[in-house]
This record gives sequence, C-alpha cells and structure tokens, in this order.
Amino acid sequence: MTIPQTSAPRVSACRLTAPGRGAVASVGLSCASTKHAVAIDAAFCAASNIRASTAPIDRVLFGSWRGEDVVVVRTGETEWEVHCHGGEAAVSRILEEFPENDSGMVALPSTLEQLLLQTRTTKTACLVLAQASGILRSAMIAAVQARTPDAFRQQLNDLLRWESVANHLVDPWRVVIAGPPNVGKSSLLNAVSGYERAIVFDQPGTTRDAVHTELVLNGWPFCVVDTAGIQRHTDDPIEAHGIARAQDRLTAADLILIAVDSSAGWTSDHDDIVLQIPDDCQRAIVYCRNDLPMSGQTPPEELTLLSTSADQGDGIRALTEWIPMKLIPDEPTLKTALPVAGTAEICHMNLNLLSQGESLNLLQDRMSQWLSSQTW
Ligand SMILES: Nc1nc2c(ncn2[C@@H]2O[C@H](COP(=O)(O)OP(=O)(O)OP(=O)(O)O)[C@@H](O)[C@H]2O)c(=O)[nH]1
Ligand SMILES: [Mg+2]
Repeated sequence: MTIPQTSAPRVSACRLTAPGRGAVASVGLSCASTKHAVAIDAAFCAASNIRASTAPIDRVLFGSWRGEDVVVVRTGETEWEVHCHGGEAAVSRILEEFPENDSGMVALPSTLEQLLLQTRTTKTACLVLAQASGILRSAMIAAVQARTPDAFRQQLNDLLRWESVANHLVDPWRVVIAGPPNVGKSSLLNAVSGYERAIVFDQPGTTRDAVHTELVLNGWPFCVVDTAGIQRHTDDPIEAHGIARAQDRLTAADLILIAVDSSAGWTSDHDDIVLQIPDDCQRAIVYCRNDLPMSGQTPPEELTLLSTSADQGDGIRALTEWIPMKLIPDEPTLKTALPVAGTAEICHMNLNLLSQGESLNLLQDRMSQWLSSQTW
C-alpha cells in the first residue's frame, strides 16, 4: 500500500475501504520517517503495550484508538493499516487525528456510486449499475429534447412512475403485521423470517415493542415489523405504550397485514385497526392459525385474504411470494430508467414549474445545465 504524499504531512492517512455500510473499515497510514510515527502511538494503545511505531512488521496489534476498538498492523517500515468498525464514525475518528492529510486522497464517489454502495441485494445493485450505464441520462436527455410541454411532461412522468421502486433500492419496503392480541402475529413473523425472531406465548399482550426483521423477497429488501396487539381498552400502561407504538407503525408502512385468528374471526378491534390505516397504504388480511376450526365473523370482502398456519407452515411461502408481487407488481428491467440520484426531485420541480406556466425552453435549459454537472 502506498499513500500519495501531499505537502509534507507528518502522517498521511487515507481511507482504504469504500465509504458506506460495511462490517469492517480500513485506514492506511504512512509517514516519511519512523520518528513521525509517534503521532500514531499518541492515538493508539495496544492491549499488549507494544508501540505501533516500532512494532515488528506484519505484527497484528489489537487495541484502542482513543476508545474505539481497532486492529493495527505495521505493513512496512513506515506504513500501517488500521482496521476498525465499518461505517463512518470509527473511520472519521482515525482520520480526524491527521486532519490535513485525508482530503483529496480518495475521490468522493458520485451519487450513483454512493447509492450502489448502500444496496443490499444483487437485484437492486444491478438496477443501480444499469442507471450508471447511461439509461438514466438518456431518459433525462429525452426530456431536455422534448418538443412540446406535453411531451416534456410525459417524459418526466414516465420516469416518476418508478419513484416508489427507486425509493426502495436501498430503503427496505416496510410490511407491518397488525392485529388484536394473541391472534398469532409474532408466530407469523417468525414463520416468515425462518427463525424465532419474536417471543410467542399463549397469553395476550406478549409483544410490547415493535420487532423488526430484515428479509430479501424476490430480490427486494424488506423490513417486516411485528407489533403489540391493538385493542380498545387496556389497564396496563406498558401495553398501552406498545399499542401506541403499533399504531405509530401503521402510519409508516408500505403494506399492512391485518392478522386475524381463524378460530376467533373478525372483531371490532379489526374494524378499529382498519380505520387507523392511512388511505394510501396497501393492506391485506392474513388469517393465522388456519389449522384450528374456523369460527367468528368473516372479514370485509373487498380486502385480499391470505390464509396461514405458522405452526404447520401452511400458506407461508405463498405469503412471501405474494408480498413482493403486491408491492412491486411491475418489475423494472435493466433497461428501465429509475428516478435516482436526485432526478425525482428535478422531475417534480419541473412539473410544478411547468404547471405554473414557466417556459419549456427555460426549464429544459436549466435541466440541461444540471445534467452536465452530474458525473454519472
Ligand atoms: N394452532 C396454532 N396456534 C398458533 C399458531 N400460531 C400461533 N399460535 C399460538 O397462538 C398463541 C399466540 O401466538 P403469538 O404469535 O404470540 O400471538 P400474537 O398475536 O403475537 O400475540 P400478542 O403479542 O400477545 O399480541 C401462541 O400460543 C401460539 O403458539 C398456529 O399457526 N396454529
Ligand atoms: Mg406477539
């Protein structure tokens, strides 16, 4: 590892791993002479008390970098690598030690590269890469070259049609399991996750806090949330907090699975839950415990109904296939332009200005200028 030197820094530091999420991040350090390496000793204290500045080459030192657990390896006479927790905080702490050195040593990735670094599935990474190959630029150029306001509007709307998909290339789709107490919500979460994520018990009010699990379904990132059983009345203040949290989750969901105990049927608590779901949120009814005899009232007919048994595994696969189909009924291909890297905001702004009577030429000129400043 060789780090380019700028204006005679005592210790040069640069990030070796890409910015963004990761389990481990690495920083490279180098200096012109070992006498300057005392600056490293000032920040790093090895558990073995061996000094990094004079450690044998290739010796692995575990220790603390101003309170942060790190591993330091002296890789050459005047070169070291520091391996720390992934993410920004730990790396920044090390780079801050040598502030004059890091700037400009690693080119900042473009917005698309940053997005790519944050994707967590192969499908979403490929879709982001496809944007970088010119698809998105072509779509924006088509808008810049549109001859009429209608054609311009159409071009922007074609792109915005994929806004929801673009927003979930990194942020997972949120699926919330909601229902009255003891209907089988946590068991459903566990069955969908494939492991015992949430506590299951035969008493109502078991789940208090919202319990999240992250899944990949059909190549898309999902966060499935189990919630406390929602009921009208409770004397237990902790359960009341749990219900408030569950109600809060209803407002931030892409899809709500309304859990119904097959053996108890639809209740007035379900009616209350439906009233709390925002109009624009997708919803479906999931019958739980379908291995028990059916009883009670039937739910409203207009809602999609899926039937499951967490115990028997019945209907779980069908549910995990249905969820992505419901939320992403139209899959983008690698030729689909997606409004990422700030283009959605640009499209909305232009549609807004066009509707206010702004001149098409002016909007296209500005869009063209903006486009030429983008590195993708
Ligand atoms: N027969 C049968 N019992 C089930 C099934 N799923 C859950 N149960 C039982 O139903 C009871 C409640 O299950 P939970 O998953 O804890 O229900 P919950 O809706 O999360 O309950 P709260 O957190 O209290 O609101 C437990 O005794 C489970 O073992 C199922 O598919 N079949
Ligand atoms: Mg529960």
